[in-house]
Amino acid sequence: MSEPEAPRTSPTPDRAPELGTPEGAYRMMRLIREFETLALDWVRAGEIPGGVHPYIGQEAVAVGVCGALAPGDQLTSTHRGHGHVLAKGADPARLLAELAGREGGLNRGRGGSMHAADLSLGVLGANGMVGAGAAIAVGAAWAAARLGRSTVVVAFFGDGALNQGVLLEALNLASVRRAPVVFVCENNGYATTLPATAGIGGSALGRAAAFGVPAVTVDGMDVDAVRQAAGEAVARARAGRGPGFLECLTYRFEGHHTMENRLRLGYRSAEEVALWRARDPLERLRPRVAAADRIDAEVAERLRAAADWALASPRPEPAGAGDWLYADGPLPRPGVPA
Ligand SMILES: Cc1ncc(C[n+]2csc(CCOP(=O)(O)OP(=O)(O)O)c2C)c(N)n1
Repeated sequence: MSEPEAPRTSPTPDRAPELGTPEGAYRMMRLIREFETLALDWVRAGEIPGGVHPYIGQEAVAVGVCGALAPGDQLTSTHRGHGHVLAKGADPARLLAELAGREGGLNRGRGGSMHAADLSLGVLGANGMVGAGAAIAVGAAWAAARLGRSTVVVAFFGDGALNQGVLLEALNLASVRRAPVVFVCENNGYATTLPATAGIGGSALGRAAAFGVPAVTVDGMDVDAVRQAAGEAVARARAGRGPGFLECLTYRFEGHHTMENRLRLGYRSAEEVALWRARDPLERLRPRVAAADRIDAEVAERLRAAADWALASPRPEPAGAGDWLYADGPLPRPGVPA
C-alpha cells in the first residue's frame, strides 16, 4: 500500500540556532515564549488534542544550556519539552504540526507534545515518564563514548524527578562509567501542585554529591549564568572527566498543564507568581539586545508562517494511526497488500 509522503519542507526550516550572543539568545527565548503562547491558544481552540505543559518562564534554561552545546550533541527532554526541542534547532512549523497531530509534524503527528523527537538534531525525545529521560541520556552518552565520539548528552528533568529511582540509578551509572552526561534539573518549585519544599528530602545537590557528580545551583532566570555553568559541565564531560549536574532555579508562569487553568487549584499565591513574573528572563536580557523590537517582529512573522503551514498539513488517516511507530514506514494491514 502506498502512503502519501508527509510534507517535509516548511517555510521555517531547521537552522543551527545562534544562542551565544544576547541577540541570538533573546531571539530563541522570544520564539519559545510566542510558540508556547500560540500553543495555549490552539489548545483552547481545539487544534491541539489533549493539552500541553507550557514552558513559559523557563526559557533561559533551555536556551542557556543549548547555547553551550555543539550541533552533534544530544538531549533528552520531558513532558514540558517544547523549549528544549526548539532551542536545539527544531523547525517550529514541524513542532506545531506535531502538537496538532498533523502528517507534517516532526514525528508525522503520531507523537504529539510529550513524544516529540528529532534524531537528526540530537533530540532523543520528550518523555511523559518523569525521570525516564535521564536513563536514556546515560545510555546514549555511554554508547557515544564507547564509539569514540565526542558527543555530550544533556538530560533535562524537573524537581519532581529528584524522587524517581531511575534518576538515582542514572546518576550512579554515569558516575562509575564517567559518561559524558550533563544532568539539568529545572527546579521550578513544584511537581504538579506539590511544593519542592514539601516533597524533597535533602536537596538536588545532595542527590548529585551522593554519587560523586560535581553539581552547582544557578539562577535559571539568567540565560548567561545558565550558559556559563552549562559550558563548564559540558567541557568537563567532553574531556572525558565524567558527568556534571546543574540545578537551575526557575519558575513556570502558567499552570502545570493547560487543564489546570480550569481547575483553579490555588496551590500558589498570586503574589508568588507576580514576584517571579517580575524576574522574566526575556525582560532581564532585553536591555542588552540590539534591535529587540525588530527581533520580536521577525519571530512573530516566522511563527505566523509556521502556523499557516502546520494547519494546512493533513491529519493522518485513522487507518494509518500505527504507521511509523515501530519501524520506518507503514505497518502491514490485514488484507491490504504491501
Ligand atoms: C513516573 C511518573 N510518575 C508520575 C507522573 C505524573 N506526573 C506528570 S508531570 C508530574 C510532575 C512533574 O514535576 P517536575 O518533575 O517537577 O516537572 P515540572 O512539571 O515542574 O516541569 C507528575 C507527577 C508521570 N508522568 N510519570
